Amino acid sequence: MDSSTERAYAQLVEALDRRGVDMAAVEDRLRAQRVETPSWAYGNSGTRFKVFPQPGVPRNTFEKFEDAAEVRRHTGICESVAIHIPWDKVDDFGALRAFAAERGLRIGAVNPNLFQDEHYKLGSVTNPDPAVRRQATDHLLECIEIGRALGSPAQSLWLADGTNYPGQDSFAARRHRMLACLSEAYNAMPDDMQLYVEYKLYEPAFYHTDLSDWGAALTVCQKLGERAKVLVDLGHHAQGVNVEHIVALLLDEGRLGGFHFNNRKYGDDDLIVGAINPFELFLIYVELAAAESADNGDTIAYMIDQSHNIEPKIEAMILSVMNLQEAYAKALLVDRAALHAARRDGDVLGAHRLLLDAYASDVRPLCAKVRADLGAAPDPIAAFRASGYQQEIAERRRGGVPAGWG
Ligand code: RM4
Ligand code: MN
Ligand code: MN
Repeated sequence: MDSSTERAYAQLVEALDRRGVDMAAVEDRLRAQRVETPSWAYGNSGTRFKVFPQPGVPRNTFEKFEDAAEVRRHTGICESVAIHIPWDKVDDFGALRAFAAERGLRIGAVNPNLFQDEHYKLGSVTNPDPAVRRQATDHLLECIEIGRALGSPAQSLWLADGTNYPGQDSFAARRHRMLACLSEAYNAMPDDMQLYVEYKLYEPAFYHTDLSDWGAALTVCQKLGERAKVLVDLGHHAQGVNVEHIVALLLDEGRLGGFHFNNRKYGDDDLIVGAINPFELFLIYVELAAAESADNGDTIAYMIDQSHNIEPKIEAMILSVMNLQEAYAKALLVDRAALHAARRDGDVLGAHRLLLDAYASDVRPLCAKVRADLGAAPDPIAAFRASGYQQEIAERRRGGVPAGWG
């Protein structure tokens, strides 16, 4: 750490000590924080209007892992990388696993893709045609085998299934078809594999989606079994929905599988997490930190799901991870005993101000210290910019087709 960061850290420690914060415990928990980055965020992405190419974009999965390793190196907490099949299908999964391990990485969740095949026009596992459902289920089974070969801990399932017009199909019949297909897949998973079930309010279907909200996802999980859990993507709700409440509820049910962190202003925007609504992110971490203390939150998968359309992708990912570190650090500073007392005494604004106190703390020197402890960069953006990596890949990765959603 440079001397001004060290001074800022010493001042923060002094102030927090006065507030009775157990700094050693806070730092332990920050050092244990982990975030999974998605392979697809390193590749090309755009809107339906235009994909703006960027220099140095990976042309294959191996190059995506090179970029993920760079994020890991500077932040210290991103060892696992989620993959999407078939986008990340390679000839030799053993080689991919070894390539990852050489860079301090491992394979995270495997994301099946049930939305880019011609047959899926009317749905995948909900499709009225049993042959299409068979094809969809076979893809799920294939992804489980890929996960097994790669040592992946989880399947992460998002369905694009839904209808566009009232009357198009029966809600209940589609649900029954989905349950039959998902049970077959669930039962094929090894005992130590989890299934994350992601919900989304709309898009690409516009009238209804088969898994539109946490309730739809949770009831499916309850039917499948204990290792099926709900995945909360922050961009998948209607405007104004209280996401931290959903998080608390799923934690309480023991069914919070994980997150797809990102941020949104309007739709499923996949912007940098914490960029638009950092207070919401903090409030989510307040719930998570409380559950962790109750020994209830240790198996949650903290994953990012973003698309960096105009911003430089690796730097965007580093900034996302820093935002997650800061949100968690702030949540760890909430004076829980005082909060408990204020709640008990009906001190509405006292309780509220305790959250504001934590939220207003400048935790950047604390996060810098924790990253330094982990052998990463106190200032990861500056370290990345100074490393010359972006220029190096722009030079080296000339020619070929940039990886994208194809
Ligand atoms: C969806 C959803 C999924 C992601 C796809 C690409 O909106 O968030 O998690 O895999 O996009
Ligand atoms: Mn998602
Ligand atoms: Mn999404």
